Amino acid sequence: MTAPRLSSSTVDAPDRPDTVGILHLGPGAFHRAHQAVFTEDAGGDWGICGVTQRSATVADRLRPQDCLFTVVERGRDTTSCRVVGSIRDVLFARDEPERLRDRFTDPAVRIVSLTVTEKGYQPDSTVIGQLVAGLRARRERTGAPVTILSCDNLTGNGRVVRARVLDACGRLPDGDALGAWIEEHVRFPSTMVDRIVPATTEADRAVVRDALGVRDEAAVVAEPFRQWVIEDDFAAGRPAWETVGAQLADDVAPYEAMKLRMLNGTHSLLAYRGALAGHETIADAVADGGIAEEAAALMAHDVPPTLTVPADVDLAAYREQVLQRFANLALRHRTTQVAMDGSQKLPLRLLGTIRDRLAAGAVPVWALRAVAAWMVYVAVGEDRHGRRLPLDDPLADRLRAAVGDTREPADVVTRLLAVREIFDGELREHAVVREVLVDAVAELLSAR
Ligand code: CS2
Repeated sequence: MTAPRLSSSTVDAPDRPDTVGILHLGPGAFHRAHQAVFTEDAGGDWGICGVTQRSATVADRLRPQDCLFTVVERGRDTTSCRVVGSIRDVLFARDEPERLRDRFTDPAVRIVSLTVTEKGYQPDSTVIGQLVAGLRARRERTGAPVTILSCDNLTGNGRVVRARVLDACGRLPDGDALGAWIEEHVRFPSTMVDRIVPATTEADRAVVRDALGVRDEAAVVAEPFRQWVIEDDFAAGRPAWETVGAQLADDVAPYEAMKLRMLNGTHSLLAYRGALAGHETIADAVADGGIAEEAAALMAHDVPPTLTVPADVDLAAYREQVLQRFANLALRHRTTQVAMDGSQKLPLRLLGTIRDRLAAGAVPVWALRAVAAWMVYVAVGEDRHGRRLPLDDPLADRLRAAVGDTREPADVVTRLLAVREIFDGELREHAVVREVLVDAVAELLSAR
């Protein structure tokens, strides 16, 4: 017998806010397992309206469920299910522009938050266009203050989105007036977000069916750990997230740099080295002694000297905790999922560490070896067993064209270093960078 669909009539739904106070662009798995949970726990009248961008899939999955969904929390030895009710509405931007504008201009909506991945912050992206159009309509209709809250893995994410929005405004006929209004009535705090959220599988949906007796097409899976560091700079209030585990900070930058370089940089190393070695999951890659050593060395030698460690952080303990989180076999986080969008992720996660170490006169061997693994992943596109590895990247065609079919280490390095969207002149011309990359690429190619 088919289990009934999750909805407010098939489960005991948690208490739900009546009013939508947050408009969220990109209600994907990460948002549902992170901000939506913190917001439910914080309580108050802060319902969320999710706006899907590229497809209606998430909206079509949430709507029949009264926007309820389950978080399957997979710890090393424990699995638990929790139904979350903080999302009260969802819309597909392309098909419902009027509803999007109504939400964006509604004075009750006091926060517009984002999880749109690194590529969503490109100057001419759809998201930046939506923010500018939304702010313009809001100024015209109500002039009510609002906060734009970026929840993506970018250094200075608040500053980046503010600059993109103001730049785009500058190109509008009424740009000066709109820009001035934004300066006065809109805040752009930065945040550091952290929770490992793999793609949901049928096995995860089966766990929900067994535990709750319902079918949940919008279930998400996550590790027990979650962290959120927020710059407390809001234009019109916010949920009391700090009462349920979030941290408020005047300066989020040190936390962002630590997380992006220690956790995400190492995640990318494990993804490319692991995938090439035939490991399906990050935990499998961490269980591979040689790869685990490189991950630990990156976090012990290359990254720490580049960080201003937040006063309340013990970096050695943080490093150990990150490795423990990666080793969680129950999560089944695929190496190829983390390997996605390398052209967007490498500059944020690894190239900053490399530049800073070179500037200090040191050779960031481990960070460079991680870049070399990405180069071989792009160039060969197969693991050591001959299985295809997907190149899911906005620059995929560009990268394939750049590298062609050479397997000559020096050629692979030269051709990929020439991709200017990723590597600047300093790295391209640097003799030590070239030498370490060519050696590492040669080693990886010969290990196949
Ligand atoms: C991962 C991140 O897919 C990836 O690129 O490195 O999604 C990572 O799991 C999160 O940033 C953890 O907070």
